[in-house]
Amino acid sequence: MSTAIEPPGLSETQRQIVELAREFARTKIEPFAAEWDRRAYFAREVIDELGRLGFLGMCAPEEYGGLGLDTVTYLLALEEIAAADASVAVSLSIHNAIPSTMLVRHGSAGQKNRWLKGMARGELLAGFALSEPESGSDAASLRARAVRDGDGWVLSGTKAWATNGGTADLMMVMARSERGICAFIVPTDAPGYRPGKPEDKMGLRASNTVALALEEVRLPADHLLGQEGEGFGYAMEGLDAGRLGIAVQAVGIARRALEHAVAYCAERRQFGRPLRQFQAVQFKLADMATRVEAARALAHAVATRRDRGEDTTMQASMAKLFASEAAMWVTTQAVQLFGGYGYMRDFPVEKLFRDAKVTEIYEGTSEIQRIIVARGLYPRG
Ligand code: COS
Repeated sequence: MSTAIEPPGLSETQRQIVELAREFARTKIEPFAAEWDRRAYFAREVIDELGRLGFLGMCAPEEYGGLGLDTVTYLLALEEIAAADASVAVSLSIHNAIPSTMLVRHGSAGQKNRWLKGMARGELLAGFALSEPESGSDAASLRARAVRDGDGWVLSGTKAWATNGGTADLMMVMARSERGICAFIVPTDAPGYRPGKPEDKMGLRASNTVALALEEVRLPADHLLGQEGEGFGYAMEGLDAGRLGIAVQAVGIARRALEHAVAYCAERRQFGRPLRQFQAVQFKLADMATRVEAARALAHAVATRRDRGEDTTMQASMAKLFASEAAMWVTTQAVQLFGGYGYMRDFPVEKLFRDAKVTEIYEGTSEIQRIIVARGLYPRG
């Protein structure tokens, strides 16, 4: 199934990357996505294969084994993967956007050589642990502790909803020392790192989401990222990049729902004609297509500004807010157009509808995105 509307003006590199991602998604992800969803199966082997193709180091600098791509190209590739299965896309998105960005911006040369290189080459999968059972939207209230131990650190506490937390090789874990919130590189084989069992979720069932118990996890000094007490800002910067990934994940979900709906409305006949000949259906499809296109265009516009070096905190929130609400709306319309079939697990729009919901929740709820946008409108408070 093809993209509803090809984004304009793709460069040759962008076209190649999109083709590679689309072909991979068509042959190695989409045929299995419904089964992974039913079994809540995390396909690490597929992530590893994507890693070997460079998809775990899309924006990481070439000197550290990455592809050094611009943000728009990264988003184009991610949309293709998300259209096939948003569960696979979120693993890539978290890895590429949050721990990778944090390491690129704040890692020492030693940390980049030791961790970022393996991540960018696809040898190491990374995740991010910020939220806690009592610290979600109010991320700065996190309570996990980081206590100095000689030269090193001891981490204790509980993290919630950590994507990749039970399957990653390393996690970027946020914990509080006496000087404030810090970011730590935590190898998942460190003694005391205990992932819970995978959460039983409404959607994105094939992604790995776990609670983490940190039971006196001892880390050498060089596992602290950047400066002690500065970690909250690093995490927020990571989320600026992450939210663009979630925006195009939502675009991918919505686009696929639109494509299914367009095909179905051409085939399905009621009252003696195909559904597509009813104006009420045409209007619905037109609105769905318009929102998909607008959501993608906004995400790409923000990515272009990001690549120019502009501060895009507010705009990344706009892109995520708009795209996630578009995805929820578009998938709801798709289920409605499919009617009784739309409510059945045998048809693909039901999964897309479930997968869309979390894009309005994670990496900051729609309400948090609105707060960030509104704050951006009054930058002096
Ligand atoms: N980039 C860099 N620094 C940032 C930043 C950003 N995007 N956003 C905030 N900061 C810095 C601020 O500059 C401030 O620094 P100083 O203390 O040096 O002044 C500090 O971080 C605190 O910022 P702020 O006062 O805005 O923090 P708040 O507690 O008011 O809340 C929100 C910030 C609500 C935006 C934040 O908690 C948030 O994004 N919550 C949602 C969490 C989330 O997305 N969770 C998903 C987890 S991953 S599934």
